[in-house]
Amino acid sequence: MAKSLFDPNTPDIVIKSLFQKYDKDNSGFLDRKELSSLLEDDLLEDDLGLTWLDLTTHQVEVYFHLLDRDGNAKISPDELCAWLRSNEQFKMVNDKSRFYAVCKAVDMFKKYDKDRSQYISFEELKDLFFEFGSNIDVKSAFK
Ligand SMILES: [Ca+2]
Ligand SMILES: [Ca+2]
Repeated sequence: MAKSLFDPNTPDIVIKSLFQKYDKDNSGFLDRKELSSLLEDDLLEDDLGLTWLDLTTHQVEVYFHLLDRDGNAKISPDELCAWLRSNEQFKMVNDKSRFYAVCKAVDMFKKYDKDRSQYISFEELKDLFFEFGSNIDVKSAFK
């Protein structure tokens, strides 16, 4: 089994070559499709404890939002790097209740940002969920 990529000591060169491998159009950024093949081929089973069958389009969307810290709808090499080295994100993906909360945050954002003005800051919403974590009763919030 390959060594986990979620490691603060993963060398830059490893992350960069991973990035380049999936930047199929050489745009210098990963789009949703490119990110989803990265998750599928290199991360899923070993690192995220999921199989490809478990990864829905919806979940790809969640990961995409998590990685895209500046919200410009594409993943830069720095953003990939920050995600792989962040213990916080590593914990999050291994904790199903927190993962669920983030899924709900994405839903909630889409639900309320109807005109797509991005008026509700996704970061603010995410922070809210992270702050309360699994203490939030998500189910009753969405009744
Ligand atoms: Ca690309
Ligand atoms: Ca970005």
